Amino acid sequence: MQNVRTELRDGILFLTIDRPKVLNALNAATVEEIFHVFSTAHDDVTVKAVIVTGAGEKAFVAGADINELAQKTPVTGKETSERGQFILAFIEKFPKPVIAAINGFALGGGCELALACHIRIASDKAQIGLPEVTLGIIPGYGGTQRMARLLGSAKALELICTGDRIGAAEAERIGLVNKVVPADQLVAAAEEMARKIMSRGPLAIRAAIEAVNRGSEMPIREGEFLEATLFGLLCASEDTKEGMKAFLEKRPANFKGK
Ligand code: CO8
Repeated sequence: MQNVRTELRDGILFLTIDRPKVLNALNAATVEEIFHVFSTAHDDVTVKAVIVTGAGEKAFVAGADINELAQKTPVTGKETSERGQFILAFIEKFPKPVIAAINGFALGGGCELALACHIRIASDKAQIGLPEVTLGIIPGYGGTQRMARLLGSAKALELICTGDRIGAAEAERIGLVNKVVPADQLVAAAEEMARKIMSRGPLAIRAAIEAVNRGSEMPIREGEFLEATLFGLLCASEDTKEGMKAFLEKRPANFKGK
């Protein structure tokens, strides 16, 4: 892989988008490498969580690579959009926690990548936005859909139609990121969040991700049905028995993912 770096440290897979000369812009090769990393990690039992970040001090990802976008025809534009949507949906449905550590510009496709992650932690230097309309296009990696579901259509339309970038504090205020930390504490904060989640029952985390993601696509009564079904399934797991037993015995639980 030439455009991303990976490092597995005590169960956390660090995925760094690494094209600093173009502020980590996503060309097609990079998008495929990101997919390769997630598909390999999906069934790798040594990977318990993923943290996604950008190389260098300046950018998380400054969007899709505009050099490639400028060549798109109606057919290849649609195909590229659909491929990106598929890959980001794969990340969104990933059964282990995925945290975006937003270390700088997260624009266009970079913002959309962060939106597909389960949790977003931003450095106080981060700037986030969907500037596609300034190029005469719209977001094409699920941004119109995820932004509207996360923030409501009015705020999403404001950000998408102005193309404005917002700073980390404003992003936290409107709920676009979970937390803002000083730049030099970003990776530690993302790791701390990942480790906390990893200490919980992994089957419960998987079910929670599925219930929230799939549930948000359903009417509430069907979402509740899904929740109850997943709840019932968890009751058959060794982890659930261990979690309750550990509480009653006043000791930390030792979850095994079974
Ligand atoms: N693509 C390609 N190159 C880029 C990109 C990008 N998205 N962003 C920055 N670069 C390059 C610059 O061209 C520059 O290259 P060079 O040194 O050769 O001139 C280098 O990175 C450094 O950038 P700047 O000199 O511009 O750095 P500044 O600090 O002055 O500005 C900004 C930083 C504000 C981030 C600025 O670079 C910028 O506005 N970048 C473009 C941001 C943008 O518009 N992103 C959205 C792209 S569209 C998109 O993401 C669509 C997603 C859906 C696709 C669907 C598929 C069909």
